[in-house]
Amino acid sequence: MENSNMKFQVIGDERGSLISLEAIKNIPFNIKRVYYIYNVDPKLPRGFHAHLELQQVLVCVSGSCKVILDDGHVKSEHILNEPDQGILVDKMVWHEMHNFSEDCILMVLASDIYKEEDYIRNFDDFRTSIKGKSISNNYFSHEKSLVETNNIGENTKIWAYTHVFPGAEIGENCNINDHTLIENDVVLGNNVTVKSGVHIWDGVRIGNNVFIGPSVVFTNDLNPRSKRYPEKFAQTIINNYASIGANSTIVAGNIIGEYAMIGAGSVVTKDVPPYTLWYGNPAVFRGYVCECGNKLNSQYICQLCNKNFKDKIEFI
Ligand code: T46
Repeated sequence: MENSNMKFQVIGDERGSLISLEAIKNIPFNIKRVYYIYNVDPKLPRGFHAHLELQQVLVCVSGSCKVILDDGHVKSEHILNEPDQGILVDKMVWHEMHNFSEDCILMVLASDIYKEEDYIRNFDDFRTSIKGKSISNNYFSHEKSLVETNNIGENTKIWAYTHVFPGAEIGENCNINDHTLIENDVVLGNNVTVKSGVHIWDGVRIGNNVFIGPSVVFTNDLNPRSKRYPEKFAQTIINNYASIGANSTIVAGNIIGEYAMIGAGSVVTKDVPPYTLWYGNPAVFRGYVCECGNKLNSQYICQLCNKNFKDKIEFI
């Protein structure tokens, strides 16, 4: 899933604040419909569907709610509680809205008129259509690899002595190097690089364009005992464009945010917010990083790209 968080420019003066949402300018499609949801019982979630073609931007113009997105590879949670904040819900993204505050007014900008035939309201149908898209025979697996899944996208390469279990899902254009193990309940997005000697166990979800350095280990059981298996393994989520340095360990149940950077040899024991740099054992927050990977300066500017991230990062 590409970065779905949006931040809008606020035009403010002593009279108050104004935000302008304009097709193609700060909304990435032509807006054909606007609707809003309000007076929602906080106990009753909404959504639970994906759209075949529709693109939408959700903005909480008052109050708050939680939005869960799932593109079939990566699941992410977003709190909407500021009117200058939006969430882009692309086509074929399963979405749910939870925890509506009583004063919540959720405004939705949509790329098309209402069409019931554009909805996929059953999660299994959604999963099936996502899977159907990624299966391909056009991938490479080295003769000395053991690949048991059929669910591998176009142009992916799997190198020698790597074992991929039957339930694993791997996207397009990935490069999985030697001596790597990928268990059953594992999902990798597109354009993922996995260097040699990586262990990816049940419960790990890896987004698009993620870099996983050599000898990285994911765990999935916080209280391991031999021959005792938890009912369900903890889920660890690595969001799009994150990078994990060589020889790091990601402890089960944590979420690594988009574009986050984990330094070599780290032990990650906490959630890591987007665009942040963490390293050490245990890994701690060390600063903010650019999309190119360079550390931002104290003004939140990348001195290589000249991009300013002040409006993009969550301050810690
Ligand atoms: C979405 C999330 C974010 C219409 O007749 N016209 C409309 O434009 C819309 C949006 C809905 N409807 C009807 C369809 C249902 O009979 O209103 C009823 C309630 O819709 P639904 O149960 O789909 O509402 P939510 O809150 O679960 O989902 C809505 C949108 O429908 C959906 O597209 O992405 O908000």
